[in-house]
Amino acid sequence: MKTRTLLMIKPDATDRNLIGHVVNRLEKARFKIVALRMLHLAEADARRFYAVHEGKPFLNDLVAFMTSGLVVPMVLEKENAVEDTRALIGATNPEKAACGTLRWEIGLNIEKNSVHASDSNENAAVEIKFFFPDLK
Ligand code: FUP
Repeated sequence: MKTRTLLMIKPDATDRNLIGHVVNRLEKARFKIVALRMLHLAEADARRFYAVHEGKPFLNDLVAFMTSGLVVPMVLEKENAVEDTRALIGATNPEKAACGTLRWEIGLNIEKNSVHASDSNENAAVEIKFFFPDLK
């Protein structure tokens, strides 16, 4: 069965003109992009998006980074969309990400790691609603 997930290109990647590169890798991996936007996150929205990290020492820096430039959230559809997207992006820290993964390839460090992807079907549903409330 096809499922959906949310992937977001982060400001470090949009800033380095890597939107097309990420989209190309996703399309070549046979994900269908069913919705896509480009926007500048407001601080309150970035805090809401990362609410699960409330209280973590890195949250303020993460919010500052995520509001520092443009982000490109998109909804991807595929069999096993969540698992396959996580496999394609690699570990949170680019230094630990497997060879060939997106974060290994273009991530700068654990904060500026170029892409976000939902880590469960439950979170995917919440994150898709966050950016695309009207998507059917
Ligand atoms: P991931 O699901 O791989 O994006 O990783 P997490 O949910 O653990 O972390 C969410 C975001 O917090 C990461 F994309 C980057 C940031 N982060 C830091 O900046 N420092 C840390 O030590 C851990 C995470």
